[in-house]
Amino acid sequence: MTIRPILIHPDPRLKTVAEPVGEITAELRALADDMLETMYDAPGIGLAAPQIGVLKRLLVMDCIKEEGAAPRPMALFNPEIIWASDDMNTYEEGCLSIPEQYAEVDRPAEVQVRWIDPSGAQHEEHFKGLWATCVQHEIDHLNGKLFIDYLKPMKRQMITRKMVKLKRERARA
Ligand code: K1U
Ligand code: ZN
Repeated sequence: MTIRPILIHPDPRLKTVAEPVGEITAELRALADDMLETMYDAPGIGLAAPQIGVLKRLLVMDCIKEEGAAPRPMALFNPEIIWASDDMNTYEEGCLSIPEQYAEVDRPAEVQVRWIDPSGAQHEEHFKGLWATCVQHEIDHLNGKLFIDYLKPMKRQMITRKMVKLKRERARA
């Protein structure tokens, strides 16, 4: 398994709609493993393939936060939200492609999601709490959308300028 570099906003690949995957091949399973390793290393609770420059509809997540609890690594190919609650939830979100920036985002509190797992089997599950927030944040990545796109233009521009500066500094180092 390999830890892959995570793209930092702004990057055109983070604004692109990712392509559905076809048959789940050994190569795609290896990609999911790399993404889980990259997510745990960051550390993060989710990661979408476009964040490592792969424009495919694949996300990984593990929102288990309790100390000592067993991890629940999940890899979702072609995930689809098939139902969303009217009830909304606000969470202060972060993003591994927008380091050290956080903002409150409102999203449906509960969602029903359908996806294909690494063995090729179809799944459907009801997510709530942090899992619901995270899966929506990651599916947004697959649609070229970032959490800052929910913010007012001034705040979004301020964060984007900080990221341009961060990328310039990292390129010089
Ligand atoms: O997609 C990403 O950029 C990953 C992102 C997912 C996410 C965070 C918060 C709300 C919705 C989605 C992150 O994982 S940011 C890091 C983070 O939240 C975290 C890191 C270590 C421990 C606990 C959380
Ligand atoms: Zn993100």
